[in-house]
Amino acid sequence: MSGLEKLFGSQRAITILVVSVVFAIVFPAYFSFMAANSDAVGGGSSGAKGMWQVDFIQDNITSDETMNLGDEEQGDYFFELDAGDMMIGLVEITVSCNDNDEPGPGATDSVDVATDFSGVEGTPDDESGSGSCNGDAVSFTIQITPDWDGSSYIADGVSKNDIEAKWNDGGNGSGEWLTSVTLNVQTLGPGTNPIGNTLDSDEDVTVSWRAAVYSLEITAVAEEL
Ligand SMILES: [Ca+2]
Repeated sequence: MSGLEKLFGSQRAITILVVSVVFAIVFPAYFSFMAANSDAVGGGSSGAKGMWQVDFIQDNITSDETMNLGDEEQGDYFFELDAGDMMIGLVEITVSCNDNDEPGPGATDSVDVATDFSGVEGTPDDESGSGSCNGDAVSFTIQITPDWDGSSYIADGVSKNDIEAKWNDGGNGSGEWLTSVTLNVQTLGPGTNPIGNTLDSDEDVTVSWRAAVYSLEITAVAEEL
């Protein structure tokens, strides 16, 4: 009888011990390998990865306001945005005016525009600009959901959760959008107005808003066998 046989009693007991030790080492290693691997190929808490058709159900929330402004007069235009359950993709602001009194070289009225988005969730960067009063003078596009333009696409190798996480406004964009416009009347002086003798002293200035809002529609695409 060897020393081990003396310790464990029999050859059979040694065999059982060795097999038990091997299983005790191999099984945890096997399961941890499978667990690590299944995270890479799908499954786990992040959702199954696969091929998806991604569509955006879209709507526009629009508003506009017109004020008559005199020379050097500032108008404050407010837009209260509440998208409800929908996500906010982007917001467009357009300032328009028409110098129909005394337009032309050196006499076309203009606007200076500045925004105050401190009342908007996420506080987008403020915008400013100037333009002439012959239609759309100034326009801004403020992106709320990064990269969103409403285009459908096919996503492959990602989970539904990944797609939902990407197309999310993060609660940003709702609240009070303030656009301030200052009108600059330009006139060449008495007797120079080609339309008549009345020199222009004011204009109607309109601010228009369009909030492009959306909800997600994600459909699994059956992959070809
Ligand atoms: Ca003018």
